[in-house]
Amino acid sequence: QAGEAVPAAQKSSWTSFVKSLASFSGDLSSMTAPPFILSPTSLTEFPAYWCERPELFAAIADGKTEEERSLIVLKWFISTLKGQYTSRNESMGSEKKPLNPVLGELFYGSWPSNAARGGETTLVVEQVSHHPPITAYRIANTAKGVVLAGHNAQKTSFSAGSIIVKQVGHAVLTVSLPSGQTEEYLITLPRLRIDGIWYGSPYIELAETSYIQSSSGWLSTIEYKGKGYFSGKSHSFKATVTPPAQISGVQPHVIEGTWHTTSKDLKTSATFHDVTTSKEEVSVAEIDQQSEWESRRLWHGVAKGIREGDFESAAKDKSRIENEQRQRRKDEAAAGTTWQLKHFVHIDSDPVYERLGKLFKANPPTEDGYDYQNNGPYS
Ligand code: CLR
Repeated sequence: QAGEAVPAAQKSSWTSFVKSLASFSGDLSSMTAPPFILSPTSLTEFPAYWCERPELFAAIADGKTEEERSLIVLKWFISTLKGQYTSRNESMGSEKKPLNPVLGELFYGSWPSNAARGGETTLVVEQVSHHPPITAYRIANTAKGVVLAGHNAQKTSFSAGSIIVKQVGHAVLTVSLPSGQTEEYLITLPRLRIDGIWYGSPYIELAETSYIQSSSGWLSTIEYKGKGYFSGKSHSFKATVTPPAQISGVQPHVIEGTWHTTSKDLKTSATFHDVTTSKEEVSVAEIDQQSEWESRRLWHGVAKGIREGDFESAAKDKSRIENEQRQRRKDEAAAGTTWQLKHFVHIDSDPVYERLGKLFKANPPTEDGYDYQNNGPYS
């Protein structure tokens, strides 16, 4: 039934929100949605999902061969998907609309070191564009020599009752090997379909294909399917890990399973990944220790209002933040200046994307990037 999961008082506002989706395409983040679907978390926090299993991230450095490292990178990547795409359903009952970050918003976090990880893992996130929203991030385990850097944007459209989200942007994983050489992995991102909109209980299914291309030549091709395909289960995937063209006689690996539970290597029948175990959320400084640009401090009033069901005060504080932003942009225009990013510099073409993208004919052939300035809060 329509709006089944929607509180009685918000049913009509949900219906008009869903209707407006149909005629909408582009930047969904700026649309006003009814209170029950709002999340108290800003999109600048989402890059933390890449590292909620820090020991898997660190383990990439321990792979002895190009083949082995490609498999570990794939295992880490698949193991992040549950957090990235189902955790709001688990913690809040459905997918929700995250807070739309302001330009210059920051999010810092870390995962402490321990024997299994070999070092502290740190996260630096900056909102590098507001229209359209673009988030840049860098995650590093320096002791292990593993670094992930990337940026995210979304193009949304509406089709047959679902929101279709094309992820724009990519990530580059760099591994410093004991030999002194570095290995790079270009990671592209899957397409999302948000279903359950009509009922007011949205959830994500992944679709189509994403790639992980190693500079060694190994390529992982990951196909995503929902209910009724491959195994018939939702959140299914099939990954094929193929050797570089110059190596002959090596068979590709094929891995199949559901990304929110477990998968198997079809050759050996061994378990490939398992995310039924617990994960570790990022550690973040207390709000009173944060600067006014840090996400949890910046959105504190809004988040409190949403959590406590005081939507009036949430809306009031949100307007205050938006007005301040508008004023800032006006002042900049009047002074002939532009906003200066703190940790990243925009580049028109990412050289790693260009170089590695050619190996699997990435589409588009070039993408822009954000170079980290090595000036984060961590030493
Ligand atoms: C951001 C990058 C992360 C993975 C990720 C997970 C969930 C996505 C989010 C990204 C982008 C914004 C998103 C969200 C789910 C819902 C939300 C698409 C890709 C949209 C803007 C809100 C839709 C509103 C309905 C829920 C009503 O690595």
